[in-house]
Amino acid sequence: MSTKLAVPAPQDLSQEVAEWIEAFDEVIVAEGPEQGAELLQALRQRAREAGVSMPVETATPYLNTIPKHEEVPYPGDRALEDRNEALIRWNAMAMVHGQNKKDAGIGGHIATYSSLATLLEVGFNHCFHASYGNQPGDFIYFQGHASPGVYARAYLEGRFDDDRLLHFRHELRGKPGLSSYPHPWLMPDFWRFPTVSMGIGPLNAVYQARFMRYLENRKLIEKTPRKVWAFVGDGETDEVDTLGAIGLASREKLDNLIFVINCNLQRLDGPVRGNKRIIDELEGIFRGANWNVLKVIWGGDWDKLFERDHTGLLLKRMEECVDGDYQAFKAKGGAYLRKEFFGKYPELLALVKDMSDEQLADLHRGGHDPAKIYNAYKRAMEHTGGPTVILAKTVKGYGLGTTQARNASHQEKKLTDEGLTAFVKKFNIPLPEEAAKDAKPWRPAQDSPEIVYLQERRKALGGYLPQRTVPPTTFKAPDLSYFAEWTGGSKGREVSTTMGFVSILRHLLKDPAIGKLIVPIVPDEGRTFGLESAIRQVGIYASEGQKYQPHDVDMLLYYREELDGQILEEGITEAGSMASFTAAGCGYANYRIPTVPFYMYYSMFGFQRVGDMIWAFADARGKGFLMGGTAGRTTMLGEGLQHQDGHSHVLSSTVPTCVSYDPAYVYEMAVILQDGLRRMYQEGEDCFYYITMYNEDYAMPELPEAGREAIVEGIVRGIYKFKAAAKGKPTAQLFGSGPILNEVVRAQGILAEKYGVQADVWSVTSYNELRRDALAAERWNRLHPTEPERQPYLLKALGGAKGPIVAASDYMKVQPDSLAPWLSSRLVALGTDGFGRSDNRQHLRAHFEVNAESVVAATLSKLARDGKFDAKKAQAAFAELAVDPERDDPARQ
Ligand SMILES: Cc1ncc(C[n+]2csc(CCOP(=O)(O)OP(=O)(O)O)c2C)c(N)n1
Ligand SMILES: [Mg+2]
Repeated sequence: MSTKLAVPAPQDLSQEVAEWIEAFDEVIVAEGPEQGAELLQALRQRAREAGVSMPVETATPYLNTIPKHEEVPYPGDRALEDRNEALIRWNAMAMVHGQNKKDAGIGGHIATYSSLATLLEVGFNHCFHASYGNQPGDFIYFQGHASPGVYARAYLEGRFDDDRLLHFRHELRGKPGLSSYPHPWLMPDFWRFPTVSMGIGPLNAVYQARFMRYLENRKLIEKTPRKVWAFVGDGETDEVDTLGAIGLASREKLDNLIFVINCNLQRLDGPVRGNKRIIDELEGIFRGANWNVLKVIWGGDWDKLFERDHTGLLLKRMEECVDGDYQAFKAKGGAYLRKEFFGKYPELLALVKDMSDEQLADLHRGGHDPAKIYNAYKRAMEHTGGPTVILAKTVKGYGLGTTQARNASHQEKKLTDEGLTAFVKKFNIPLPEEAAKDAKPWRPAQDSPEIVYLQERRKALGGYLPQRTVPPTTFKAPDLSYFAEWTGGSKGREVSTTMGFVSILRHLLKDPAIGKLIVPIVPDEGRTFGLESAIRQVGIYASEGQKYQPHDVDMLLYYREELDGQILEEGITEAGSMASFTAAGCGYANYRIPTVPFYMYYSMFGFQRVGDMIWAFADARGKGFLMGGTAGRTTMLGEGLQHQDGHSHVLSSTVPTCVSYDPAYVYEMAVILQDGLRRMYQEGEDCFYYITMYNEDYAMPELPEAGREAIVEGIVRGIYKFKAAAKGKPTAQLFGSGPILNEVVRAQGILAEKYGVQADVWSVTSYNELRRDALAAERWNRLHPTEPERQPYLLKALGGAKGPIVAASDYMKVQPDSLAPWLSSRLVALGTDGFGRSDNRQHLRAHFEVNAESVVAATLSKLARDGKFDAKKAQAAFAELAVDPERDDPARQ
């Protein structure tokens, strides 16, 4: 027999709740909302003390953050703005539609911009400033695949003609085209920020806003009300990059930063959160990170329904629905909405009984209501003390008929004839019939009222956007004599190229002309690279100064944080550091100040980890120095598989504007840095440098006086003879890079002393540059068969040097192999293919077969194959050199 547990009957608290609410209302009416908040806070505190636990509230009701009664009237001419927006929508859609009609598969997107149009138009008409004094205005990170809309607006503004529009995604037809997405590399007068790799835009925007403050606090630019606006897709928020730095934005109180998240509830394949509501989720995340969150969910036509709903059922019903439902409501039309949404409660059905299905279908979401958007933008611009995110609910494919809010809408490129006609009708577009039928670009005359209005608005806001201009360069790079201390060698003192670099950096920081422009960046690796003295010298940037007494203040090299500190110590974030590098590396265009960033990091965590950001940096025409520290698979000892980099130079070769170097000695480093400053900042070349630096200490030779010019040219172009054979004619040529050059020099000695083989030693500072030069010469020769052949620099430098080439470096074999096509005999490549290991340099170099002994063995073996050395002797030499011919290939272990 079972006994039922006595469960206390649930108490009806409704009377009590009503009394509490009444009392609370009285406080608000009599004392104001602040007192209301205080009361609640006190109650929460009391509850905590009494042990009453309550769930943390991360989301507020599914309503607009700004209540109707707090809204200000819309400042613009709605009729004219609607007309222009409709025309922009038309031209954006026509551009994609038309291009796919004439060139099937050329692609483009129509659904994204259709959801974003009003959000952008309110900004263009009322918020986006194009200039502040002599500085560029607001920075806008556009959703990349909404670019047709941005082009269409520029067309209406008269910045592009019909022909330009007709060259959307046709960039190779002998006329200026329009790039698929925002690419400053392709449209350098127009786009500033590459954004289409999801997540990169918002991350870069956060660090851009921070860098703006950095420049202001260091008094390099004036403080202005300039904003960084980042338009972000709701699907894009799944990228870790999108949300990864939002904590930094609030910590740094970046009230110059505004995120607008276009919550059309969809991404490419389907709903972003079919079973939940993305807006609630994002609200919680951003509120938790201390952002000012403004939700723009419902348009003005819903306000009327809210006013008439005294039951609270409308909000209740809204909060019962998930995004999958909301998507269906927009995809399936008014009758469906009536049945499935309002139909759940008779009271709600009654609320809309006087509305037609069409009117129901037309009930707007907040992100399509200019007044709601404007109010949110205004609040965001006026907000102080932290960043703002606007969560705007929109419809993907808004107004595109059967394409609207469909899972497949992202991929739609074309409309049917009926779709085109319906589009014209829906947006009331005053379009000549011919243009409508053929989906042709069309704009009214420049003196028509709508265009006059459009121009006036932009004039009032300082000009057109987006727009990228670069001031003429006035930068004067120091010449090589300025670096005499470092080209003079270390006088026997054992140092690393990293130490050499840091002391050059400190010297540059002291320079009265360019010192202030230097921006050192580190992701929590300052000590690894010996930056302590630089920290003492110029301080770490801290937007709040140093509020504490550092424990090491008595020490000479204490941890010094300053409001005008110069070093960006980013903490453990290579992505964040790369974003800072991007902001600083584009300072010459975006702030008209040629800031020179030096980003120092573990070379393993650069191209391998943030490669796509580096690609975007190149697209943005970024300049500066990426300094890959603790480089090399064998020089970086002890750390093993995850830390030892033997491939970043392979990856850096893939970025067209990246000039990479793998110097062995400090004088090479000095020559490269000098040349980099000259090329990028004095000559204005749009490229950037990747330089590996190592932590192995050895005596640094000096840049020889004899033949100095040729050596300097060789360093810059990628190769020069470092040490000729001691006597007689060389029968082999040895290439070395980075610290492995020392192994190669040692091999030269062993070969001569033990085996009577004379060899020259060459320092190869850049396989990538040598290959690019050779490819260019080869291409020219291919295209000019009647002209005398051009010789690649590599062959010019080698000058017919005799004998096989054995090349060794701390990087993969593919590097020297990349020169093979231009060499008369097969080059022998030694390199560090395979996974790293934890051991010391001696063992690592033996393991990867890049030590002096392996170089000797490889040279003898090659000479034997070529019939220039006795094969048996070569085989016997292996034992003397402790090279085991039967051991497993390190590349496969
Ligand atoms: C890193 C990266 N991954 C994938 C893509 C391909 N892609 C382009 S747009 C898109 C969907 C975007 O959805 P959302 O961010 O919600 O933007 P919406 O178009 O809905 O406004 C995807 C997956 C990309 N551009 N970048
Ligand atoms: Mg989306």
